[in-house]
Amino acid sequence: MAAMNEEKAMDLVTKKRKLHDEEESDDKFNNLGNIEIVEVLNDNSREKCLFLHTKISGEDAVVLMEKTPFDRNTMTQLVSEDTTLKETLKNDIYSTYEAQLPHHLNAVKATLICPATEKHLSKYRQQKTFAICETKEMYENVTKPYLQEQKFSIQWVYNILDKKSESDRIVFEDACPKDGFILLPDMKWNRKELSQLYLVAIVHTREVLSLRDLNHTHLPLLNNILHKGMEAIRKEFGVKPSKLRMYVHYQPSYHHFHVHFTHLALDAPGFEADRAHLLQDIIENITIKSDYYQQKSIVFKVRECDGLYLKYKETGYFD
Ligand code: G7M
Repeated sequence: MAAMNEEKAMDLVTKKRKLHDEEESDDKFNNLGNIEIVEVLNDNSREKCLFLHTKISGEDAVVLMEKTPFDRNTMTQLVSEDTTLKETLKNDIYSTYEAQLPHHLNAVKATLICPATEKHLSKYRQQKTFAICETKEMYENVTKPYLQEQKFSIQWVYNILDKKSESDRIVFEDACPKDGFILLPDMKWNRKELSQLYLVAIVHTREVLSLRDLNHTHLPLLNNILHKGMEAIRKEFGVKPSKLRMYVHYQPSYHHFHVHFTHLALDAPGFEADRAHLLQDIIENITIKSDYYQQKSIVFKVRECDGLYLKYKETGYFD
Protein backbone atom coordinates (compact mmCIF):
# COMPACT_ATOMS: atom_id res chain seq x y z
CA MET A 1 0.00 0.00 0.00
CA ALA A 2 1.32 3.50 -0.88
CA ALA A 3 2.59 5.42 2.11
CA MET A 4 0.40 8.22 3.41
CA ASN A 5 2.11 11.60 3.20
CA GLU A 6 3.35 13.02 6.52
CA GLU A 7 0.89 15.97 6.49
CA LYS A 8 -2.18 13.74 6.07
CA ALA A 9 -0.89 11.41 8.73
CA MET A 10 -0.37 14.41 11.03
CA ASP A 11 -4.06 15.36 10.63
CA LEU A 12 -4.97 11.82 11.56
CA VAL A 13 -2.78 11.95 14.66
CA THR A 14 -4.34 15.29 15.68
CA LYS A 15 -7.89 13.98 15.15
CA LYS A 16 -7.21 10.79 17.09
CA ARG A 17 -5.62 12.81 19.89
CA LYS A 18 -8.64 15.14 20.13
CA LEU A 19 -10.97 12.17 20.34
CA HIS A 20 -8.81 10.57 22.97
CA ASP A 21 -8.48 13.81 24.99
CA GLU A 22 -12.28 14.20 24.96
CA GLU A 23 -12.66 10.61 26.18
CA GLU A 24 -10.17 11.26 28.95
CA SER A 25 -11.70 14.54 30.12
CA ASP A 26 -13.14 12.94 33.26
CA ASP A 27 -9.61 12.28 34.58
CA LYS A 28 -9.03 12.42 38.33
CA PHE A 29 -6.67 15.44 38.17
CA ASN A 30 -7.75 18.73 36.59
CA ASN A 31 -5.12 20.88 38.24
CA LEU A 32 -2.05 20.69 40.44
CA GLY A 33 -3.68 22.15 43.55
CA ASN A 34 -3.40 20.17 46.81
CA ILE A 35 -0.03 18.81 45.75
CA GLU A 36 2.74 19.49 48.22
CA ILE A 37 6.29 19.91 46.87
CA VAL A 38 8.81 17.89 48.88
CA GLU A 39 11.98 18.19 46.81
CA VAL A 40 13.30 19.14 43.38
CA LEU A 41 14.70 15.85 42.07
CA ASN A 42 16.21 17.34 38.93
CA ASP A 43 15.91 20.31 36.60
CA ASN A 44 17.59 20.55 33.26
CA SER A 45 17.73 23.81 31.34
CA ARG A 46 18.89 22.15 28.10
CA GLU A 47 16.05 19.61 28.09
CA LYS A 48 13.71 22.17 29.67
CA CYS A 49 12.27 19.88 32.28
CA LEU A 50 11.63 19.88 36.01
CA PHE A 51 11.20 16.71 38.09
CA LEU A 52 9.58 17.03 41.52
CA HIS A 53 9.08 14.75 44.49
CA THR A 54 5.63 15.65 45.82
CA LYS A 55 2.96 14.43 48.25
CA ILE A 56 -0.62 13.86 47.16
CA SER A 57 -3.00 13.10 50.05
CA GLY A 58 0.02 11.95 52.08
CA GLU A 59 1.29 9.62 49.33
CA ASP A 60 4.67 10.08 47.64
CA ALA A 61 4.33 11.13 44.01
CA VAL A 62 6.60 12.22 41.17
CA VAL A 63 5.55 15.14 38.96
CA LEU A 64 7.48 15.56 35.70
CA MET A 65 7.09 18.82 33.78
CA GLU A 66 8.55 19.11 30.28
CA LYS A 67 8.31 21.98 27.79
CA THR A 68 7.01 20.56 24.53
CA PRO A 69 8.51 21.15 21.07
CA PHE A 70 6.92 23.68 18.70
CA ASP A 71 4.20 22.33 16.44
CA ARG A 72 4.46 23.36 12.76
CA ASN A 73 0.66 23.12 12.44
CA THR A 74 0.17 26.06 14.83
CA MET A 75 2.91 28.34 13.41
CA THR A 76 0.47 30.91 12.07
CA GLN A 77 -1.23 31.25 15.47
CA LEU A 78 2.19 31.58 17.08
CA VAL A 79 3.38 34.35 14.78
CA SER A 80 0.34 36.59 15.16
CA GLU A 81 -0.89 39.62 17.12
CA ASP A 82 -1.92 37.20 19.90
CA THR A 83 1.74 36.79 20.81
CA THR A 84 2.90 39.86 22.74
CA LEU A 85 6.54 40.94 23.02
CA LYS A 86 8.57 42.69 25.71
CA GLU A 87 11.98 43.82 24.51
CA THR A 88 14.92 42.54 26.60
CA LEU A 89 17.86 43.59 24.36
CA LYS A 90 18.51 45.75 21.30
CA ASN A 91 21.87 46.11 19.58
CA ASP A 92 22.20 47.10 15.92
CA ILE A 93 20.26 44.50 13.90
CA TYR A 94 19.84 42.17 16.94
CA SER A 95 16.97 42.25 19.42
CA THR A 96 15.60 39.74 21.93
CA TYR A 97 12.16 39.62 23.57
CA GLU A 98 10.21 37.85 26.21
CA ALA A 99 7.27 36.52 24.20
CA GLN A 100 3.89 35.70 25.79
CA LEU A 101 2.23 33.06 23.65
CA PRO A 102 -1.52 32.56 23.27
CA HIS A 103 -2.73 30.52 26.24
CA HIS A 104 -3.62 27.38 24.25
CA LEU A 105 -0.12 27.17 22.71
CA ASN A 106 1.62 27.38 26.04
CA ALA A 107 0.96 23.88 27.37
CA VAL A 108 3.73 21.80 28.93
CA LYS A 109 3.65 18.02 29.25
CA ALA A 110 3.02 16.86 32.81
CA THR A 111 3.45 13.24 33.93
CA LEU A 112 2.30 11.99 37.31
CA ILE A 113 3.50 8.81 39.03
CA CYS A 114 1.40 8.14 42.14
CA PRO A 115 2.02 6.38 44.42
CA ALA A 116 5.75 6.55 43.72
CA THR A 117 8.25 4.18 45.34
CA GLU A 118 11.79 5.04 46.46
CA LYS A 119 12.94 3.47 43.18
CA HIS A 120 10.85 5.94 41.17
CA LEU A 121 12.27 8.84 43.18
CA SER A 122 15.82 7.69 42.60
CA LYS A 123 15.12 7.11 38.87
CA TYR A 124 14.35 10.80 38.41
CA ARG A 125 16.86 12.20 40.96
CA GLN A 126 19.98 13.87 39.54
CA GLN A 127 22.99 11.75 40.39
CA LYS A 128 26.54 10.86 39.49
CA THR A 129 26.83 8.09 36.89
CA PHE A 130 29.40 5.28 36.56
CA ALA A 131 30.27 2.91 33.73
CA ILE A 132 30.33 -0.85 34.26
CA CYS A 133 31.85 -3.24 31.74
CA GLU A 134 29.83 -6.34 32.58
CA THR A 135 31.52 -9.62 31.64
CA LYS A 136 29.45 -12.81 31.33
CA GLU A 137 30.71 -13.87 34.80
CA MET A 138 29.70 -10.54 36.33
CA TYR A 139 26.26 -10.89 34.76
CA GLU A 140 25.82 -14.39 36.26
CA ASN A 141 27.28 -13.56 39.69
CA VAL A 142 26.16 -9.97 40.34
CA THR A 143 23.61 -8.55 37.88
CA LYS A 144 21.33 -11.58 37.43
CA PRO A 145 20.96 -12.42 41.15
CA TYR A 146 20.29 -8.73 41.83
CA LEU A 147 17.55 -8.57 39.16
CA GLN A 148 15.98 -11.77 40.49
CA GLU A 149 15.66 -10.35 44.00
CA GLN A 150 14.24 -7.04 42.71
CA LYS A 151 10.54 -6.35 42.77
CA PHE A 152 10.26 -3.24 40.58
CA SER A 153 6.70 -3.45 39.39
CA ILE A 154 6.05 -3.90 35.69
CA GLN A 155 2.30 -3.91 36.21
CA TRP A 156 1.97 -1.16 33.56
CA VAL A 157 3.41 -3.62 31.00
CA TYR A 158 0.96 -6.38 31.98
CA ASN A 159 -1.91 -3.86 31.86
CA ILE A 160 -1.00 -3.10 28.24
CA LEU A 161 -0.61 -6.77 27.28
CA ASP A 162 -3.91 -7.66 29.02
CA LYS A 163 -5.66 -4.63 27.38
CA LYS A 164 -6.48 -3.12 30.77
CA SER A 165 -4.68 0.16 29.96
CA GLU A 166 -3.88 2.13 26.82
CA SER A 167 -5.76 -0.34 24.60
CA ASP A 168 -7.18 2.56 22.57
CA ARG A 169 -3.62 3.60 21.69
CA ILE A 170 -2.48 0.30 20.23
CA VAL A 171 -1.07 0.87 16.75
CA PHE A 172 -0.44 -2.78 15.91
CA GLU A 173 -0.68 -6.17 17.54
CA ASP A 174 0.62 -9.58 16.59
CA ALA A 175 -1.18 -11.76 19.15
CA CYS A 176 1.11 -14.82 18.89
CA PRO A 177 2.11 -15.66 22.51
CA LYS A 178 5.64 -16.65 21.43
CA ASP A 179 6.60 -14.27 18.62
CA GLY A 180 3.95 -11.58 18.96
CA PHE A 181 4.01 -8.06 20.40
CA ILE A 182 2.00 -4.90 20.92
CA LEU A 183 3.20 -1.64 19.33
CA LEU A 184 1.96 1.58 20.90
CA PRO A 185 3.11 5.17 21.58
CA ASP A 186 5.69 5.51 24.33
CA MET A 187 4.62 7.55 27.33
CA LYS A 188 7.26 10.12 26.35
CA TRP A 189 5.57 11.01 23.03
CA ASN A 190 2.74 13.54 23.04
CA ARG A 191 1.52 12.00 19.74
CA LYS A 192 1.59 15.38 18.04
CA GLU A 193 4.81 15.99 16.09
CA LEU A 194 5.88 13.15 13.81
CA SER A 195 9.50 14.30 14.09
CA GLN A 196 9.25 13.36 17.79
CA LEU A 197 7.64 9.98 17.02
CA TYR A 198 8.37 7.48 19.78
CA LEU A 199 6.71 4.07 20.01
CA VAL A 200 7.51 0.98 21.96
CA ALA A 201 6.99 -2.68 20.99
CA ILE A 202 6.25 -4.85 24.02
CA VAL A 203 6.54 -8.62 23.52
CA HIS A 204 3.85 -11.05 24.64
CA THR A 205 6.30 -13.61 25.97
CA ARG A 206 7.24 -13.06 29.60
CA GLU A 207 10.40 -15.14 29.29
CA VAL A 208 12.83 -12.56 27.91
CA LEU A 209 14.02 -10.10 30.53
CA SER A 210 16.69 -8.29 28.53
CA LEU A 211 19.24 -8.40 25.73
CA ARG A 212 21.22 -10.96 27.78
CA ASP A 213 18.50 -13.61 27.27
CA LEU A 214 18.39 -13.42 23.47
CA ASN A 215 19.62 -16.26 21.22
CA HIS A 216 18.76 -17.73 17.81
CA THR A 217 15.42 -19.05 19.06
CA HIS A 218 14.31 -15.42 19.33
CA LEU A 219 15.09 -14.53 15.71
CA PRO A 220 11.43 -14.98 14.57
CA LEU A 221 10.33 -12.66 17.40
CA LEU A 222 12.97 -10.01 16.63
CA ASN A 223 12.40 -10.10 12.85
CA ASN A 224 8.67 -9.89 13.47
CA ILE A 225 9.08 -6.75 15.59
CA LEU A 226 11.46 -5.17 13.10
CA HIS A 227 9.43 -5.74 9.93
CA LYS A 228 5.85 -5.60 11.22
CA GLY A 229 6.71 -2.65 13.47
CA MET A 230 8.21 -0.60 10.63
CA GLU A 231 5.31 -1.46 8.31
CA ALA A 232 2.70 -0.52 10.93
CA ILE A 233 4.39 2.86 11.48
CA ARG A 234 4.51 3.51 7.74
CA LYS A 235 0.79 2.71 7.45
CA GLU A 236 -0.39 4.59 10.53
CA PHE A 237 1.87 7.65 10.47
CA GLY A 238 3.33 7.72 6.95
CA VAL A 239 6.89 7.58 8.32
CA LYS A 240 9.21 5.48 6.17
CA PRO A 241 11.53 2.80 7.63
CA SER A 242 14.51 4.92 6.47
CA LYS A 243 13.40 7.62 8.96
CA LEU A 244 13.30 5.27 11.94
CA ARG A 245 15.71 3.86 14.46
CA MET A 246 14.88 0.70 16.41
CA TYR A 247 16.84 -0.20 19.51
CA VAL A 248 16.92 -1.92 22.86
CA HIS A 249 18.23 -0.53 26.14
CA TYR A 250 20.81 -2.32 28.25
CA GLN A 251 20.19 -2.00 31.12
CA PRO A 252 16.51 -1.34 30.55
CA SER A 253 14.45 0.35 33.28
CA TYR A 254 11.85 -2.44 33.05
CA HIS A 255 12.90 -6.06 32.66
CA HIS A 256 10.27 -7.30 30.22
CA PHE A 257 11.65 -7.30 26.69
CA HIS A 258 10.66 -4.27 24.58
CA VAL A 259 12.02 -2.38 21.58
CA HIS A 260 12.10 1.40 21.11
CA PHE A 261 11.03 2.90 17.73
CA THR A 262 11.97 6.57 17.35
CA HIS A 263 12.12 9.09 14.50
CA LEU A 264 15.67 9.83 13.33
CA ALA A 265 15.05 13.53 13.94
CA LEU A 266 14.39 12.92 17.64
CA ASP A 267 17.30 13.42 19.99
CA ALA A 268 15.95 10.59 22.13
CA PRO A 269 17.10 10.32 25.73
CA GLY A 270 18.72 6.89 26.18
CA PHE A 271 20.12 6.68 22.67
CA GLU A 272 23.69 6.94 23.89
CA ALA A 273 26.30 4.31 22.89
CA ASP A 274 26.43 3.07 26.49
CA ARG A 275 22.72 2.24 26.53
CA ALA A 276 21.22 1.66 23.07
CA HIS A 277 21.69 -1.48 20.93
CA LEU A 278 20.28 -1.31 17.39
CA LEU A 279 17.74 -4.03 16.64
CA GLN A 280 19.28 -4.80 13.22
CA ASP A 281 22.70 -5.29 14.88
CA ILE A 282 21.19 -7.57 17.51
CA ILE A 283 19.55 -9.74 14.82
CA GLU A 284 22.78 -9.96 12.85
CA ASN A 285 24.96 -10.72 15.90
CA ILE A 286 22.65 -13.55 16.97
CA THR A 287 22.48 -14.90 13.43
CA ILE A 288 26.29 -15.10 13.31
CA LYS A 289 26.60 -16.51 16.85
CA SER A 290 23.55 -17.74 18.74
CA ASP A 291 25.00 -17.12 22.24
CA TYR A 292 26.55 -13.75 21.34
CA TYR A 293 24.75 -11.91 24.15
CA GLN A 294 25.50 -14.60 26.73
CA GLN A 295 29.25 -14.39 25.92
CA LYS A 296 29.80 -10.70 25.22
CA SER A 297 30.95 -8.11 27.77
CA ILE A 298 28.47 -5.24 27.72
CA VAL A 299 29.15 -1.70 28.92
CA PHE A 300 26.31 0.16 30.62
CA LYS A 301 26.01 2.99 33.07
CA VAL A 302 24.51 3.07 36.53
CA ARG A 303 23.61 5.95 38.79
CA GLU A 304 24.75 6.39 42.37
CA CYS A 305 21.31 5.56 43.82
CA ASP A 306 20.72 2.48 41.64
CA GLY A 307 20.61 -0.79 43.56
CA LEU A 308 22.86 -2.27 40.90
CA TYR A 309 25.51 0.39 41.57
CA LEU A 310 25.45 -0.54 45.26
CA LYS A 311 25.74 -4.27 44.42
CA TYR A 312 28.79 -3.63 42.23
CA LYS A 313 30.25 -1.32 44.88
CA GLU A 314 30.00 -4.15 47.43
CA THR A 315 32.14 -6.32 45.14
CA GLY A 316 34.83 -3.61 45.07
CA TYR A 317 34.29 -2.92 41.36
CA PHE A 318 34.74 0.86 41.73
CA ASP A 319 37.82 0.72 44.01
O1 G7M B 1 14.63 2.06 29.58
P1 G7M B 1 13.62 1.13 29.04
O2 G7M B 1 14.10 0.42 27.80
O3 G7M B 1 13.11 0.15 30.08
O4 G7M B 1 12.39 2.05 28.56
C1 G7M B 1 11.04 1.83 28.91
C2 G7M B 1 10.17 2.76 28.07
O5 G7M B 1 8.82 2.57 28.45
C3 G7M B 1 10.49 4.25 28.26
O6 G7M B 1 10.75 4.84 27.01
C4 G7M B 1 9.24 4.80 28.93
O7 G7M B 1 8.93 6.13 28.55
C5 G7M B 1 8.15 3.83 28.50
N1 G7M B 1 7.06 3.73 29.47
C6 G7M B 1 7.19 3.65 30.81
N2 G7M B 1 5.95 3.54 31.36
C7 G7M B 1 5.70 3.41 32.78
C8 G7M B 1 5.02 3.56 30.36
C9 G7M B 1 3.59 3.48 30.34
O8 G7M B 1 2.88 3.35 31.34
N3 G7M B 1 3.03 3.52 29.09
C10 G7M B 1 3.76 3.66 27.95
N4 G7M B 1 3.11 3.70 26.79
N5 G7M B 1 5.10 3.73 27.95
C11 G7M B 1 5.74 3.69 29.15
